[in-house]
Amino acid sequence: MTSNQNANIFGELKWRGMVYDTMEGVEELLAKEKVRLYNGFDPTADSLHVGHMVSMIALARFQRFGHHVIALAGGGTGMIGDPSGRSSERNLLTVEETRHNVEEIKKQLAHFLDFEVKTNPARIVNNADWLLELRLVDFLREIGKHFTINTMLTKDSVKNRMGRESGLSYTEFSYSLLQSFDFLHLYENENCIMQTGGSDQWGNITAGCELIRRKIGKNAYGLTYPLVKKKDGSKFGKTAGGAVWLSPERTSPYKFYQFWLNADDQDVIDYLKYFTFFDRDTILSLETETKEKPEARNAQKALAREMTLMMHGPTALDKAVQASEALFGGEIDGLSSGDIKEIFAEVPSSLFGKEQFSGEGKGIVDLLIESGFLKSKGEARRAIAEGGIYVNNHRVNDSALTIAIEQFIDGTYLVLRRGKKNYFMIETN
Ligand code: 383
Repeated sequence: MTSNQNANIFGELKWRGMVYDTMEGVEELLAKEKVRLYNGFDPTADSLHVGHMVSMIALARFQRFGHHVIALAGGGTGMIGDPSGRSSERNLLTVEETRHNVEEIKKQLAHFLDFEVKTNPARIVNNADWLLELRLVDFLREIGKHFTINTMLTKDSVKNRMGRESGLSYTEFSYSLLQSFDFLHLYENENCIMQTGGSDQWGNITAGCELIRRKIGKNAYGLTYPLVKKKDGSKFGKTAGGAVWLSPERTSPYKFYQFWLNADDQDVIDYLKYFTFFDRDTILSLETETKEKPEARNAQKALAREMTLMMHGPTALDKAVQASEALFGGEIDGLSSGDIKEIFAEVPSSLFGKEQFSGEGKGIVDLLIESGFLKSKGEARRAIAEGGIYVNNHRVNDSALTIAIEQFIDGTYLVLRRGKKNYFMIETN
């Protein structure tokens, strides 16, 4: 541990601005002992998204500080649906969907945790293992009795849905009891005394502590993290293309990299604190650089590299960086047609039959005109003579150049460029 780090996890989280709310006694507890704690994730999709990362990485932080962490996949709760933070009722997932999603998100949770370390190996559990066995009448008698409707009606997750047309089903209303039961189960069976989560989970976490107190007379603890907010008021973790997912099939490493690279100056330091393991000195110097030389975007670059490396590994990071540079004149050779399609998605394009590029191919001047990229042969020749035309980011030196199908990436895409940033795509079919 380097000197600029905190001696205990609470100080570390505090410095990172990650403590939103705590139950009384949490700070003292974490200063004096290594505890067992858990954080739950429901399998509402076959991938987690960047919104889950604060909690997920925080679990890894606890582990690095010597605590015993459990990541819970909500195979049981995922079949009900948490109303917290939602303005309308969810559609029920099928049993098969839930099972599949659990398998996928378990892999993602495992990615950040250490299962080998001798002293405090991480664990992953699935609440389907105990929730699906519950018997309704027993549950209502033994658990339901400890909840009053009066208290439940004061919870944000319930209150927020009361005045709305769609209301709240009995099913979702019961969700909090299941999460509370999980906490009790883990307390009794694993000595797990603390639960963490985003601030939207406060109601569920306190309900669990209350159940533990009433049922077995023990003290349990909770700690919540702030939900990530962008200072301009727009929603974190959403792009024009929708949510930013951790699965590379849903969000490519290039898009993932771009997402972090595009962080606003006013948000980027918070993100470095929430999402990376960079130490204090590193983050503080990036903060200074952002203030003094915002145009260099060094904090964004460091964030994007680190997040992509952490999530997708070094090869995918290299590819993402190369792809990002392609739009700024960087090397295109080695990228796939899939990469090209994604990188140049917003660039104007024109479609040609493959046969037009067979044999010797088509003259560059003709291609520039027929595609509609340039207006006249004169303009095309002048632009080439000035050294301002590029094919796949290589300068064209001769108006007599011909383009054959071999020059197309995967036989499909050719990237034309005029000047620094003016791109045009030729696609073949
Ligand atoms: C299920 C069973 C438990 C404990 C927790 C759960 C899941 C919880 C929930 N969490 C959210 C989710 O899964 O719905 N009821 O999408 C999100 N979390 C974390 C964090 C967050 C929360 O997984 O704030 C964002 O990621 O707590 O919305 O016994």
